[in-house]
Amino acid sequence: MKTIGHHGFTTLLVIFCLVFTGCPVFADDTCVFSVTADDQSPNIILLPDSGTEMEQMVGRTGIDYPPGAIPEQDAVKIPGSDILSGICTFMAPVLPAAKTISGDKIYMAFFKPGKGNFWEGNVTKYGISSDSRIVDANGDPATLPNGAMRDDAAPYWSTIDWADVTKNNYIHSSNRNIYTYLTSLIRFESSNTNLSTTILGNPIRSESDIINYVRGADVLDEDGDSDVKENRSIITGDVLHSEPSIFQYRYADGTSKTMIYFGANDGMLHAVLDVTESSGVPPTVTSHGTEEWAFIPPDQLLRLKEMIEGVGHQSYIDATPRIYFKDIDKDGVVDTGHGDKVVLICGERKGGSGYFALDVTDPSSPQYLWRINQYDDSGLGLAAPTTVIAELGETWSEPQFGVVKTTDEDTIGTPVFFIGGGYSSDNSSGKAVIAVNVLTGAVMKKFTTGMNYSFPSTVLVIDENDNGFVDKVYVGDLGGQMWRFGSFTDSGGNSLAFPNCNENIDSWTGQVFFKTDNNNSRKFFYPPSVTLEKGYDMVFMGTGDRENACCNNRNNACSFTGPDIIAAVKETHSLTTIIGKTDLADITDPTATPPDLPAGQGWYIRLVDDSGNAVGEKVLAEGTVFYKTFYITTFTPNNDPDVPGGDGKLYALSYLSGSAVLDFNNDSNLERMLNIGRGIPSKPVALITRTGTKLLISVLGENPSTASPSLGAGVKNIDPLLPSINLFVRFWREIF
Ligand SMILES: [Ca+2]
Ligand SMILES: [Ca+2]
Ligand SMILES: [Ca+2]
Ligand SMILES: [Ca+2]
Repeated sequence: MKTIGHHGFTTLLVIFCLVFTGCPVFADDTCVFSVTADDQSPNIILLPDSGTEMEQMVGRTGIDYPPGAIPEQDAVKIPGSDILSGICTFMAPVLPAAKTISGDKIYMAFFKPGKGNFWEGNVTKYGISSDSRIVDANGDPATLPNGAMRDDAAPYWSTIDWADVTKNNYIHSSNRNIYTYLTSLIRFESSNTNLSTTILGNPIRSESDIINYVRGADVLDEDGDSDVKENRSIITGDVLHSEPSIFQYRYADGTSKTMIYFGANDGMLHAVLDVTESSGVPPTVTSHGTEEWAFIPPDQLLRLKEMIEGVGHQSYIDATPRIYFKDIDKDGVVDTGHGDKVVLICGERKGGSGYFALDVTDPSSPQYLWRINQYDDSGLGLAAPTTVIAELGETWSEPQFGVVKTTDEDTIGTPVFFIGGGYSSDNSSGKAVIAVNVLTGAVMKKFTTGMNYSFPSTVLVIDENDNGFVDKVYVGDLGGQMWRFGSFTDSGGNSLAFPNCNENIDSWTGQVFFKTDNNNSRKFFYPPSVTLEKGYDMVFMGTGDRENACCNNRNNACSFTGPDIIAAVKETHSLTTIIGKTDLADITDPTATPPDLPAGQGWYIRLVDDSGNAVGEKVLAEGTVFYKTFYITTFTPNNDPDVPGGDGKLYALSYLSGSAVLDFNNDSNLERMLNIGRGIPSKPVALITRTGTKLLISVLGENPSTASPSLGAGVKNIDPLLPSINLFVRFWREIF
């Protein structure tokens, strides 16, 4: 053990970054932990090769960590003694669509790295005050001035309480409604003989041990009281990269039921009953926060055992579920008699190469619809995937819904979801953009021509003329290329004037319209934002390697290929021009000549430090355009490889010039950028209320003070630019 860092904080909380360079489980994530430095300075301790220490850290579940399994160069940096106590978040807060949900509420997803394979997760609900602050169930402030959550904040409900017998939303592990699918939907419980040892991947332990552990039972007797049937202290697995989805079921009798769906690294998609509303005026609103049910997609059954028997933390349903509401009469009411349907679709990110769909029209009774996988994994009693898409990589790309035409005369259309092909570290898979039929899981259209790089990114679906049919799709790849999918000629081959598009998806092709550099060294992991201008789209984007978030360009753990960029590119549907960085105005220097739009092609900013050096600053979330301003967050890892950590920044850029628009520090000068906290910030989310507009960003707090004694995870609240004249900018995120 070696002490390599020493810091002078004595009374405050100090943030560190835990970096598992090279360890495959952690290669993608910078975890940032808050550490209580109550009586001594925390130290950074290297644990390079001690099997005993590794067992303590990794092997809580009782499975010995194989000696030597972590090579020396993968040294794990551990700050202080209370090393794994911090609560983290990567996910943006989720705000319900104001038009459908009564009351101002906010939902957040957290994770807490643990000592074993199983990490704690928590999805929780707070309120929004009339002045757009986050408040708890008692109306008291839930966050500190620096954004960190207050320890004493009382949420409406938390899923961590499912394990706690003293809480209203407690559930015993034996009573949980957990389902999976073999050849029909079945209950995932040890009495079910269909869940054979082969289906469960021939675990070392018994089938019932694996099943009961996954259900939340204290199978390994972690508290040493000889009771293996009680709940473990934590039964919700970490919610690392899954953004909870909200759906309010409004019924014809005036009642409603709101559900929250999220994936977790406990093997399941979870369905939470949030609130029920009676039909009276005013309605009686009852808060629940209970687990209605959970679903384990069949491709995960073989690997659930890794939760106990595997080496290190595992990914399972580490992706965002999305909801498609087929509302026949478009009245916003779920009328099953009309044939209305609510369909949930979810991928797995690093947990696999599949998507699954459930019919959740009845939120109490999910029905299996279909699944897609990269290969046929049937056999052993498991039904074949509905669709095999061999091009799929790890399914990082969130489904984006749209209705497409399949003939020129089509007036009804087909509901599809678009996905990028997925993540692959060596671009061996994921080289596709695919439209899939929502209801059947069949491939509607697959684009692969000319693709040499993977597409882990979620796509941006655009209906430019707002007629309900998708016009085109934008998405970037891992070679720094921004693509457009669509057709800009009519069925007779005549060019269509911008912004007109041929909505028949069978006429579509994919084209690169912007390349960040000739070496294909930049990577797009997140979708662009788009505004419609007179005669062109302005496409806003940022690059950054989500799989090497801690790369600071100063060590050998990652290759230095020049700075990442934020760019805004003029897109005119030209089939002959590929725009390059040299076509754009380099406005990295704030005094540089701004781009001359519409004559010019746009602008870009190199993410470099004040000396012009690339120090690993990168875009790790999607941006948003709001009132003529492009907002996007970045993460800059600490430059000292011995003291991991990093800075989160928010850029606010005038959308056509890239210039500064806000005076963040109130010194009467405008700045482009604000330091908002430590760790990887989420995307900005706009909170629009009657009294004002805020941008909310999940990040770890910074600038400790008496008023903000915590540096924990929370939500930063930013005042965006709000011009006195309402200059309306049209922007898209989704068409549903
Ligand atoms: Ca026990
Ligand atoms: Ca309806
Ligand atoms: Ca359209
Ligand atoms: Ca200023």
